[in-house]
Amino acid sequence: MKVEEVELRRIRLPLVTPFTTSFGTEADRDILLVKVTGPDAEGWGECVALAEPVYSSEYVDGAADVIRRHLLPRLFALSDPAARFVGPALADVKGHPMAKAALEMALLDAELRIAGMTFGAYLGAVRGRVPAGVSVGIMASVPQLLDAVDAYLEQGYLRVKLKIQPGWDVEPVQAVRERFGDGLALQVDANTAYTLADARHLARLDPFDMLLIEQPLAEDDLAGHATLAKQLRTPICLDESITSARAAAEALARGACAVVNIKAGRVGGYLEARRVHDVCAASGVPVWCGGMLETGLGRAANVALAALPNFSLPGDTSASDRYWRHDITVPFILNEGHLAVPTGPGLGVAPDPDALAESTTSSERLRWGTSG
Ligand code: OSB
Ligand code: MG
Repeated sequence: MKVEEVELRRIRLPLVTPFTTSFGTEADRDILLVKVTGPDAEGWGECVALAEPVYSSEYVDGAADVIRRHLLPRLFALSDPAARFVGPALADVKGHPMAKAALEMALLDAELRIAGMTFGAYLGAVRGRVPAGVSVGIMASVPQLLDAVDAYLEQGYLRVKLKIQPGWDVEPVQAVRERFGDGLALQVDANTAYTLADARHLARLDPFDMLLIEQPLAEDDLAGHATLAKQLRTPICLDESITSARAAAEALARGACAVVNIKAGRVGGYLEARRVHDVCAASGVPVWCGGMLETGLGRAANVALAALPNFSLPGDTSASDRYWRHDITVPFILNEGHLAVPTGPGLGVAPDPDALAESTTSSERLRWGTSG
């Protein structure tokens, strides 16, 4: 496809409630959006990098900088910047998967709009709707957590994930299990907050019969996760460690995890995310779609991805109102605990101009083919 202009737009969206994890508290999101415009279509990408490099090494100002200085000049050299060429064209730049993913997503949206094909159809979706889980942050007290979980279950969420850290693990898990019963699909996410020395402590979570424990140890500690897996009954799921399809294959070969969280931003785009899905499917390892507090743009792509066959567990693909008072697209709504996969071409959603204008903090336009 032909591209004439790339816009880097920053928006600020307040979260409906602050979200606390073992790495910090997010009260609002400072999000980088990428818009590509050509003669026949436009396309949108959402960069999932957080404001600070605390989930992974990427952060939103760094992503904007690497896109401007290093990634776009490489894409400008392509005569046909189709989404499938983005990964290879950017491969010599080390790292920065979230920045690369945003560019690939924008080009894919534009090219699928021209082809009249949905993201879901392109990726290989086999379902029209996907089951929704909800990720519940660390709270000031257990009663407050129970109220929050109660409200989410009332809305119909089909699975609950509790964020944990040392000092906030066994007690909240036990309280949620006792209050909501054995039927609740429950899991936890530590975002790397533990070490192998905590193995006996983490085994105290086993009696609560959870679906999985996500990323207990450091991102680069596959050996530690493999050791820990032998000491826990709760299956280990990896998030931060799975940075590519190759990393997924390595983690599975080492026995470091039994479940994989897939986030397109973390692995460099939706095409690599599909390869992670395929690697896991070939090994009979279930996957689910993670989230990075996305707007409706990233959510549309995530929901399409989550409709692939081996996404056999509910994802962190929650409804728009779990995050935002006013999403920038038509909101994703929970229906019997599910989100519908968009049916329009490309992402099937686009930003509402007023919502976009209201949340924009800066915008920069680059003509395709020039670096200034
Ligand atoms: O580890 O899954 C994570 C949010 C930001 C960064 C990392 C994570 C999360 C979440 C929220 O758990 C998922 C969501 O609802 O988008
Ligand atoms: Mg996680």
